[in-house]
This record gives sequence, structure tokens and C-alpha cells, in this order.
Amino acid sequence: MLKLYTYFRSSAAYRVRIALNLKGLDYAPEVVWLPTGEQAGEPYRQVNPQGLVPTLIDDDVRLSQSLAILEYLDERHPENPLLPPDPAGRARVRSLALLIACDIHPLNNLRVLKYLRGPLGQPEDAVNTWYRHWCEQGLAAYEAELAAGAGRFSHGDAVTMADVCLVPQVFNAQRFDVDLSGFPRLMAVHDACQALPAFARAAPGAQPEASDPRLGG
Ligand SMILES: N[C@@H](CCC(=O)N[C@@H](CS)C(=O)NCC(=O)O)C(=O)O
Repeated sequence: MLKLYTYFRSSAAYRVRIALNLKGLDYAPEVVWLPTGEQAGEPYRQVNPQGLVPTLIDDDVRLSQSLAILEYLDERHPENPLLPPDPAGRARVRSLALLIACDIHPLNNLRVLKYLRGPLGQPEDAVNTWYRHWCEQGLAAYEAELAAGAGRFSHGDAVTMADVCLVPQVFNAQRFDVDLSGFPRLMAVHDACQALPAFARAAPGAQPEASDPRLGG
């Protein structure tokens, strides 16, 4: 069976959980406890030298980087494709996915926020301002992109890799109180995705570790 190193709040792992569900693939989750820094410890670095989740294990294949994993799953399991059939469509979907995965997410990753708080000595409100700035700027561009070419989902009326990236990014934005009221198209796509069982089952709150007592509250 496929094995996924994951953490409920990891939006990169969330992308992969959605894709696995869309493809109807069973997998064994292996939780990497990000709050205690398990991802940076030697045992997990043997699995993923970057010390980041997700990692997918498929027999003797070990893959990191969520977008590479999505493309791998799409090639191995072509049903419910994550990319459209035409080259221009595929390029557009990839560009929307990369807008999030390359130009929003890395700026706001846990290790970046920790570095701002720790070595750079930034107070919590400055860190949150940083977070919201990059998130809002990126999502504003996504919203503008949707003005040309959205349907029910980010690219027409079928779910694609773009939606698989968008929904976890909106989860992150909501967690950090980003004002999403100016992004009606993007939120309509988000809501349409959330109505699908594949997305609902992948949601952070639906993962068993979401109720782990170590999280408190
Ligand atoms: N580009 C990578 C990003 C992976 C990544 O940044 N994962 C985050 C969680 S969403 C992580 O493991 N962060 C741990 C840390 O920053 O220490 C991907 O798409 O898989």
C-alpha cells in the first residue's frame, strides 16, 4: 500500500491527500509531528533529506515535493486526471498551481516563520503581517487569473491540480485571518471543491492527529 508522510496542517501534504482521494487510492498515513520538529530529526531526514512533508512511498519509489507527487500519481493512475488534455490547458493549470506552490507557500512555510521569529527577532504581529502580505498578494493574482478561464473550478468544470493547491492555501489563509472577502471567484471555486468527498476527507480537521491531546484545547 502507498505510504504518505503527512501532518494534518501541512498544506503540501493536504494537496497529496486530496489527489490520493480523487484517484481513489488507499494509503497508510505516517504522521510527522511538525510542532516538535520531528521533520528536522535524523530519522525523518533519512526519508526526506529536506526535512519537509510530504513524502510518498510507493514500493521502492520514494518521492518528495508535492507537485512532483501529484504528477506521478496522475501518470500512474490516469483516471480523474489532474491536468487537462490540451497543452495550453495543462500549462495554465500548472501555472496556477505554481503560483501557489512556488510564489506563496514557500514564503510562509513554518521554517520561514520560525526564522523570522527566532534569529531575526521579529514580534508575532510582524510575522503575521508578513504572512498575510504574501498570501493576499498571491491570492489576488490567482483571483485575477480566474477572471479569464474559470468555470465551476479553477480551469473549466473539472477539478485540476490548480484546485488541489488552492484549497489548502485557502485553509492556510483562513488560519492566519487573511481577509478573503475580495476574492469571490476563488472562494466560489474553493466552496465547490469542499463539497466533494475527496476534498472533505483530506481536510485537516478530518485527520486523526487533529484531535491529538498534544495540541491542547
Ligand atoms: N515544496 C515542498 C514544500 C514542503 C513543505 O514546505 N512542507 C512543510 C509543511 S506544508 C513542512 O514540512 N514544513 C516543516 C518546516 O518548515 O520545518 C512541497 O511542495 O512538497
